[in-house]
Amino acid sequence: MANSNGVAIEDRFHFDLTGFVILRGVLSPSECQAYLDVLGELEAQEYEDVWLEAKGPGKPTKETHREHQVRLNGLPRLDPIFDRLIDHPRVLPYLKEFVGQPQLINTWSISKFEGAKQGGRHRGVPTTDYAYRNGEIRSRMFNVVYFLTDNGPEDGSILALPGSHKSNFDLDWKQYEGLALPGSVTVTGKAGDVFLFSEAVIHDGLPKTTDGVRSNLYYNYVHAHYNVMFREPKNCHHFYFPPEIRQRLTPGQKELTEWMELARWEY
Ligand SMILES: O=C(O)CCC(=O)C(=O)O
Repeated sequence: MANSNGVAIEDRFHFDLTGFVILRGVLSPSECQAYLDVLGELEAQEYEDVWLEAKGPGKPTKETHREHQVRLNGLPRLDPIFDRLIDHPRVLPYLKEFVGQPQLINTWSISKFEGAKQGGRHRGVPTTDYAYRNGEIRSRMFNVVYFLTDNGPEDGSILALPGSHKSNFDLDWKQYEGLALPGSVTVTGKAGDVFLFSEAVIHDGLPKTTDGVRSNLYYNYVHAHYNVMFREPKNCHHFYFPPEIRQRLTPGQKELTEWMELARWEY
């Protein structure tokens, strides 16, 4: 049974219990291929990042410092194909239900190849940024991960700790390799599936031991009361879309990026 936002009670139960849900078959094989084709072209390019001269230090558009891995930051700045995932109709009800007043803060892609190592366990916000009050779930930061390729157990998939969005004590995460951290699970899925999680959940990227590429897109949202430009000053360039990009967005996408009308980011 779905509520007024169109989210089933089972999904609310599962999200509150674990900190995440997986939606199956959100993107079709041809949609995944279209994103992969564009991503392949973008990953092959180099970026001048002239903004770094005025605003640096900051994160470059293309990050290759991790072996066998390429990350691109600020996707809609790079190609308009990425606009439509800002408010995907299968995901939007969950943004409203689990964030409240969602605003897009960050977008990136990660492509991993054989030999990519484990990343590093982290959470984007503390457990105090997840709440259930008066019948409402509120996640101050929420990540939407689109799988463009299969994410199998050895494909460098995401590791998550179910329930860690409300865990009461921490361990020394660095001491534990891969799934050795008690309670860890590998989040597996097929190309086209979407993993939605509270950024209070402890997570990581596992090593990739298979051949081929694993590519995911990440759309990260915060509640409107969160100070977006204060979060990571070195990353503001990738968070913020200038008016020439926002003017091509649909009304729904403009609503989810409304904070950008109030921010200053000239250089
Ligand atoms: O997909 C991965 O490799 C891990 C991604 C991740 O943990 C992150 O981007 O915060």
